[in-house]
Amino acid sequence: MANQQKTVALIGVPLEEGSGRGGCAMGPAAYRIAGIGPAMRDLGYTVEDRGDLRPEPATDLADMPRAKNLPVVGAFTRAIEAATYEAAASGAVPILLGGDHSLSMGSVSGMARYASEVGRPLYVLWLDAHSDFNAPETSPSGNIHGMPVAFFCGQAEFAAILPSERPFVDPQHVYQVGIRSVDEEERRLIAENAVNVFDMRAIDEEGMGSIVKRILADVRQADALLHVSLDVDFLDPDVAPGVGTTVPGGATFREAHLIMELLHDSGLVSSLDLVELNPFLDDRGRSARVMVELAASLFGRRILDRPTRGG
Ligand code: 6HN
Ligand code: MN
Ligand code: MN
Ligand code: MN
Repeated sequence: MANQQKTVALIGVPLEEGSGRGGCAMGPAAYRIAGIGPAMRDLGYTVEDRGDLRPEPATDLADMPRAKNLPVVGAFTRAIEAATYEAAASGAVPILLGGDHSLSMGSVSGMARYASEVGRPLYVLWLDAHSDFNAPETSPSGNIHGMPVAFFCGQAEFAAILPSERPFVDPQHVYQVGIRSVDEEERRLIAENAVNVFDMRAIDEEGMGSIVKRILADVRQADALLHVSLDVDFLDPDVAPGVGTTVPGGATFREAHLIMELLHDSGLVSSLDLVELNPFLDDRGRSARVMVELAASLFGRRILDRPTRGG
Protein backbone atom coordinates (compact mmCIF):
# COMPACT_ATOMS: atom_id res chain seq x y z
CA MET A 1 0.00 0.00 0.00
CA ALA A 2 2.22 2.77 1.27
CA ASN A 3 4.88 2.07 -1.29
CA GLN A 4 2.74 2.01 -4.41
CA GLN A 5 -0.19 4.32 -3.65
CA LYS A 6 0.50 7.74 -2.31
CA THR A 7 -3.01 9.14 -2.01
CA VAL A 8 -5.46 8.44 0.79
CA ALA A 9 -9.13 9.36 0.46
CA LEU A 10 -10.92 10.19 3.71
CA ILE A 11 -14.62 9.35 3.51
CA GLY A 12 -16.71 10.54 6.46
CA VAL A 13 -19.67 8.36 7.39
CA PRO A 14 -21.85 9.99 10.08
CA LEU A 15 -23.95 6.86 10.55
CA GLU A 16 -25.24 5.65 13.92
CA GLU A 17 -28.59 4.13 12.97
CA GLY A 18 -27.04 0.67 12.73
CA SER A 19 -25.94 0.74 16.36
CA GLY A 20 -29.14 1.29 18.33
CA ARG A 21 -27.86 4.40 20.13
CA GLY A 22 -26.71 7.92 19.43
CA GLY A 23 -23.12 9.15 19.20
CA CYS A 24 -21.28 7.40 16.35
CA ALA A 25 -22.49 10.08 13.92
CA MET A 26 -19.98 12.39 15.63
CA GLY A 27 -17.13 10.02 14.76
CA PRO A 28 -15.92 11.67 11.53
CA ALA A 29 -15.68 15.06 13.26
CA ALA A 30 -13.75 13.53 16.15
CA TYR A 31 -11.23 11.88 13.80
CA ARG A 32 -10.66 15.16 12.01
CA ILE A 33 -10.19 16.99 15.33
CA ALA A 34 -7.79 14.24 16.46
CA GLY A 35 -5.72 14.98 13.35
CA ILE A 36 -6.24 12.10 10.93
CA GLY A 37 -5.51 14.35 7.92
CA PRO A 38 -2.29 15.91 9.21
CA ALA A 39 -1.09 12.51 10.46
CA MET A 40 -1.36 11.11 6.92
CA ARG A 41 0.18 14.22 5.37
CA ASP A 42 3.15 13.98 7.77
CA LEU A 43 3.73 10.47 6.45
CA GLY A 44 4.03 11.82 2.91
CA TYR A 45 0.57 11.02 1.55
CA THR A 46 -1.60 13.27 -0.52
CA VAL A 47 -4.83 13.51 1.48
CA GLU A 48 -8.13 13.95 -0.30
CA ASP A 49 -10.82 14.64 2.26
CA ARG A 50 -14.01 13.79 0.42
CA GLY A 51 -16.23 15.16 3.22
CA ASP A 52 -19.14 13.37 4.83
CA LEU A 53 -21.74 11.24 3.05
CA ARG A 54 -25.28 12.39 3.84
CA PRO A 55 -27.74 10.33 1.79
CA GLU A 56 -31.48 10.71 2.16
CA PRO A 57 -33.21 7.58 3.57
CA ALA A 58 -34.04 5.09 0.79
CA THR A 59 -37.74 5.18 -0.02
CA ASP A 60 -37.66 1.82 -1.80
CA LEU A 61 -36.48 -0.09 1.31
CA ALA A 62 -39.25 -1.09 3.69
CA ASP A 63 -38.63 -1.24 7.42
CA MET A 64 -37.72 -4.71 8.62
CA PRO A 65 -38.55 -5.46 12.26
CA ARG A 66 -35.40 -7.56 12.66
CA ALA A 67 -33.10 -5.01 10.97
CA LYS A 68 -33.65 -1.61 12.51
CA ASN A 69 -33.48 1.62 10.49
CA LEU A 70 -33.02 -0.24 7.21
CA PRO A 71 -33.98 2.74 4.99
CA VAL A 72 -31.23 4.85 6.57
CA VAL A 73 -28.59 2.11 6.76
CA GLY A 74 -29.45 0.92 3.24
CA ALA A 75 -29.10 4.43 1.78
CA PHE A 76 -25.71 4.80 3.48
CA THR A 77 -24.65 1.36 2.22
CA ARG A 78 -25.28 2.42 -1.38
CA ALA A 79 -23.49 5.76 -0.97
CA ILE A 80 -20.52 4.14 0.83
CA GLU A 81 -20.24 1.35 -1.75
CA ALA A 82 -20.03 3.91 -4.57
CA ALA A 83 -17.64 6.27 -2.75
CA THR A 84 -15.29 3.45 -1.72
CA TYR A 85 -15.26 1.92 -5.19
CA GLU A 86 -14.59 5.30 -6.83
CA ALA A 87 -11.78 6.13 -4.41
CA ALA A 88 -10.08 2.78 -5.00
CA ALA A 89 -10.56 3.01 -8.78
CA SER A 90 -8.95 6.46 -8.74
CA GLY A 91 -5.82 4.89 -7.23
CA ALA A 92 -6.35 6.09 -3.66
CA VAL A 93 -6.53 4.08 -0.45
CA PRO A 94 -10.00 4.70 0.99
CA ILE A 95 -10.17 5.34 4.75
CA LEU A 96 -13.73 5.23 6.05
CA LEU A 97 -14.23 7.46 9.09
CA GLY A 98 -17.19 5.93 10.90
CA GLY A 99 -19.79 5.72 11.91
CA ASP A 100 -21.04 2.43 13.24
CA HIS A 101 -19.93 -0.93 11.86
CA SER A 102 -22.88 -1.30 9.48
CA LEU A 103 -20.83 0.99 7.22
CA SER A 104 -18.68 -2.03 6.27
CA MET A 105 -21.59 -3.44 4.28
CA GLY A 106 -20.84 -0.61 1.85
CA SER A 107 -17.07 -0.29 2.11
CA VAL A 108 -16.33 -3.99 1.75
CA SER A 109 -18.87 -4.38 -1.05
CA GLY A 110 -17.26 -1.45 -2.89
CA MET A 111 -13.82 -2.99 -2.48
CA ALA A 112 -15.17 -6.38 -3.60
CA ARG A 113 -16.43 -4.73 -6.80
CA TYR A 114 -13.05 -3.07 -7.35
CA ALA A 115 -11.14 -6.30 -6.62
CA SER A 116 -13.24 -8.30 -9.07
CA GLU A 117 -12.62 -5.66 -11.76
CA VAL A 118 -8.88 -5.91 -11.33
CA GLY A 119 -9.12 -9.69 -11.19
CA ARG A 120 -7.92 -10.22 -7.62
CA PRO A 121 -9.68 -11.76 -4.62
CA LEU A 122 -10.56 -9.56 -1.64
CA TYR A 123 -9.53 -10.71 1.82
CA VAL A 124 -10.83 -9.01 4.96
CA LEU A 125 -9.08 -8.60 8.31
CA TRP A 126 -11.80 -7.98 10.92
CA LEU A 127 -10.39 -6.54 14.17
CA ASP A 128 -13.28 -6.63 16.62
CA ALA A 129 -14.59 -8.07 19.89
CA HIS A 130 -17.57 -9.29 17.83
CA SER A 131 -17.98 -11.46 14.74
CA ASP A 132 -20.77 -9.26 13.30
CA PHE A 133 -22.11 -12.29 11.44
CA ASN A 134 -25.74 -12.15 12.53
CA ALA A 135 -28.59 -12.33 10.05
CA PRO A 136 -31.82 -10.46 10.81
CA GLU A 137 -33.33 -13.77 11.97
CA THR A 138 -30.48 -14.58 14.37
CA SER A 139 -29.76 -11.12 15.78
CA PRO A 140 -30.72 -10.69 19.43
CA SER A 141 -30.82 -6.89 19.04
CA GLY A 142 -31.97 -6.19 15.48
CA ASN A 143 -29.05 -3.75 15.18
CA ILE A 144 -27.52 -3.94 11.72
CA HIS A 145 -23.97 -3.21 13.00
CA GLY A 146 -23.99 -6.84 14.20
CA MET A 147 -24.62 -8.10 10.62
CA PRO A 148 -22.15 -6.59 8.10
CA VAL A 149 -19.90 -9.65 7.65
CA ALA A 150 -22.89 -11.87 6.88
CA PHE A 151 -24.07 -9.21 4.42
CA PHE A 152 -20.89 -8.85 2.37
CA CYS A 153 -20.46 -12.63 2.37
CA GLY A 154 -23.95 -12.94 0.84
CA GLN A 155 -25.37 -14.65 3.93
CA ALA A 156 -27.83 -12.08 5.31
CA GLU A 157 -31.21 -11.60 3.69
CA PHE A 158 -31.95 -7.92 3.31
CA ALA A 159 -34.35 -6.30 0.94
CA ALA A 160 -32.40 -5.35 -2.17
CA ILE A 161 -29.95 -2.84 -0.73
CA LEU A 162 -27.35 -3.71 -3.35
CA PRO A 163 -27.73 -5.82 -6.52
CA SER A 164 -27.84 -9.52 -5.63
CA GLU A 165 -25.40 -10.31 -8.46
CA ARG A 166 -22.66 -8.18 -6.89
CA PRO A 167 -19.36 -9.87 -5.93
CA PHE A 168 -19.43 -11.35 -2.44
CA VAL A 169 -16.50 -12.03 -0.15
CA ASP A 170 -15.74 -15.71 0.43
CA PRO A 171 -16.23 -16.24 4.21
CA GLN A 172 -13.05 -18.33 4.15
CA HIS A 173 -11.21 -15.17 3.14
CA VAL A 174 -12.39 -13.35 6.27
CA TYR A 175 -9.96 -13.36 9.20
CA GLN A 176 -11.35 -12.22 12.54
CA VAL A 177 -8.95 -11.29 15.32
CA GLY A 178 -9.76 -10.23 18.88
CA ILE A 179 -13.10 -12.02 19.09
CA ARG A 180 -14.63 -12.43 22.56
CA SER A 181 -18.38 -11.91 22.19
CA VAL A 182 -20.37 -14.09 19.78
CA ASP A 183 -24.12 -14.74 19.99
CA GLU A 184 -25.53 -18.26 20.22
CA GLU A 185 -26.85 -18.56 16.65
CA GLU A 186 -24.02 -16.49 15.25
CA ARG A 187 -21.58 -19.09 16.55
CA ARG A 188 -23.25 -21.69 14.34
CA LEU A 189 -23.14 -19.39 11.30
CA ILE A 190 -19.43 -18.61 11.54
CA ALA A 191 -18.66 -22.32 11.94
CA GLU A 192 -20.87 -23.33 8.99
CA ASN A 193 -19.31 -20.68 6.79
CA ALA A 194 -15.75 -21.48 7.92
CA VAL A 195 -14.83 -17.91 8.87
CA ASN A 196 -11.27 -17.82 10.25
CA VAL A 197 -11.66 -16.79 13.88
CA PHE A 198 -8.75 -15.98 16.20
CA ASP A 199 -10.25 -15.35 19.61
CA MET A 200 -8.45 -13.90 22.63
CA ARG A 201 -7.37 -17.36 23.73
CA ALA A 202 -5.59 -17.89 20.40
CA ILE A 203 -3.89 -14.51 20.81
CA ASP A 204 -2.81 -15.33 24.37
CA GLU A 205 -1.51 -18.77 23.41
CA GLU A 206 0.09 -18.07 20.06
CA GLY A 207 0.82 -14.36 20.22
CA MET A 208 -0.49 -11.54 18.06
CA GLY A 209 2.62 -11.31 15.89
CA SER A 210 2.60 -14.95 14.89
CA ILE A 211 -1.13 -14.94 14.05
CA VAL A 212 -0.95 -11.80 11.94
CA LYS A 213 2.12 -13.02 10.05
CA ARG A 214 0.27 -16.24 9.18
CA ILE A 215 -2.72 -14.27 7.92
CA LEU A 216 -0.54 -12.00 5.83
CA ALA A 217 1.22 -15.01 4.31
CA ASP A 218 -2.19 -16.32 3.16
CA VAL A 219 -3.07 -12.95 1.65
CA ARG A 220 0.24 -12.71 -0.18
CA GLN A 221 -0.05 -16.28 -1.43
CA ALA A 222 -3.49 -15.48 -2.89
CA ASP A 223 -2.26 -12.20 -4.45
CA ALA A 224 -5.30 -10.63 -2.82
CA LEU A 225 -6.29 -7.11 -1.84
CA LEU A 226 -6.70 -6.73 1.92
CA HIS A 227 -9.41 -4.64 3.52
CA VAL A 228 -8.89 -3.90 7.23
CA SER A 229 -11.89 -3.13 9.43
CA LEU A 230 -10.96 -1.80 12.88
CA ASP A 231 -13.72 -1.64 15.49
CA VAL A 232 -12.86 0.46 18.56
CA ASP A 233 -14.03 -2.40 20.79
CA PHE A 234 -11.22 -4.60 19.44
CA LEU A 235 -9.15 -2.67 21.97
CA ASP A 236 -9.42 -3.18 25.67
CA PRO A 237 -11.88 -0.72 27.25
CA ASP A 238 -9.02 0.66 29.38
CA VAL A 239 -7.26 1.71 26.16
CA ALA A 240 -10.34 2.92 24.28
CA PRO A 241 -13.51 3.53 26.32
CA GLY A 242 -15.32 5.53 23.61
CA VAL A 243 -17.56 2.79 22.23
CA GLY A 244 -21.05 1.53 23.02
CA THR A 245 -20.23 -2.18 23.11
CA THR A 246 -17.17 -2.51 25.34
CA VAL A 247 -16.11 -6.08 26.19
CA PRO A 248 -13.41 -6.71 28.82
CA GLY A 249 -10.19 -8.48 27.90
CA GLY A 250 -9.43 -6.75 24.60
CA ALA A 251 -6.26 -6.09 22.66
CA THR A 252 -3.59 -4.04 24.37
CA PHE A 253 -2.08 -0.86 23.00
CA ARG A 254 1.07 -2.81 22.13
CA GLU A 255 -0.74 -5.68 20.40
CA ALA A 256 -2.75 -3.22 18.33
CA HIS A 257 0.35 -1.29 17.29
CA LEU A 258 2.17 -4.48 16.39
CA ILE A 259 -0.62 -5.48 14.01
CA MET A 260 -0.58 -2.08 12.35
CA GLU A 261 3.18 -2.14 11.91
CA LEU A 262 3.09 -5.64 10.42
CA LEU A 263 0.29 -4.57 8.08
CA HIS A 264 2.32 -1.61 6.92
CA ASP A 265 5.42 -3.69 6.33
CA SER A 266 3.37 -6.16 4.27
CA GLY A 267 2.35 -3.52 1.72
CA LEU A 268 -0.89 -5.48 1.22
CA VAL A 269 -3.55 -3.17 2.67
CA SER A 270 -5.90 -1.65 0.11
CA SER A 271 -8.50 0.03 2.35
CA LEU A 272 -9.39 0.72 5.97
CA ASP A 273 -12.51 1.23 8.10
CA LEU A 274 -12.30 3.04 11.45
CA VAL A 275 -15.62 2.23 13.11
CA GLU A 276 -17.78 2.39 16.23
CA LEU A 277 -16.08 5.40 17.82
CA ASN A 278 -18.70 7.08 20.01
CA PRO A 279 -17.29 10.49 21.03
CA PHE A 280 -20.23 10.98 23.42
CA LEU A 281 -18.89 8.06 25.51
CA ASP A 282 -15.20 8.90 25.15
CA ASP A 283 -12.82 10.15 27.80
CA ARG A 284 -11.50 13.55 26.66
CA GLY A 285 -10.82 12.33 23.11
CA ARG A 286 -8.61 9.46 24.19
CA SER A 287 -10.16 6.78 21.97
CA ALA A 288 -10.22 9.06 18.93
CA ARG A 289 -6.53 9.79 19.39
CA VAL A 290 -5.65 6.11 19.82
CA MET A 291 -7.51 5.22 16.62
CA VAL A 292 -5.66 7.96 14.72
CA GLU A 293 -2.35 6.71 16.12
CA LEU A 294 -3.16 3.18 14.99
CA ALA A 295 -4.10 4.40 11.52
CA ALA A 296 -0.80 6.30 11.36
CA SER A 297 1.10 3.13 12.28
CA LEU A 298 -0.74 1.24 9.56
CA PHE A 299 0.37 3.89 7.06
CA GLY A 300 3.99 3.79 8.11
CA ARG A 301 4.63 5.74 11.29
CA ARG A 302 7.26 3.85 13.23
CA ILE A 303 7.31 3.42 16.97
CA LEU A 304 10.26 5.74 17.47
CA ASP A 305 8.57 8.48 15.43
CA ARG A 306 5.47 8.50 17.60
CA PRO A 307 4.74 11.91 19.07
CA THR A 308 5.04 12.15 22.84
CA ARG A 309 1.67 11.28 24.35
CA GLY A 310 -0.01 13.57 26.82
CA GLY A 311 -2.74 12.52 29.28
N1 6HN B 1 -20.35 -4.10 16.70
N2 6HN B 1 -23.71 -9.35 18.59
C1 6HN B 1 -24.38 -8.16 19.09
C2 6HN B 1 -25.58 -7.85 18.20
O1 6HN B 1 -26.40 -7.02 18.60
O2 6HN B 1 -25.68 -8.40 17.10
C3 6HN B 1 -23.41 -6.99 19.20
C4 6HN B 1 -22.94 -6.47 17.88
C5 6HN B 1 -21.88 -5.41 18.03
C6 6HN B 1 -21.56 -4.82 16.70
O3 6HN B 1 -19.71 -3.94 17.74
O4 6HN B 1 -19.90 -3.61 15.61
MN1 MN C 1 -18.03 -4.55 14.96
MN1 MN D 1 -17.54 -4.82 18.10
MN1 MN E 1 -9.66 -19.45 -1.19
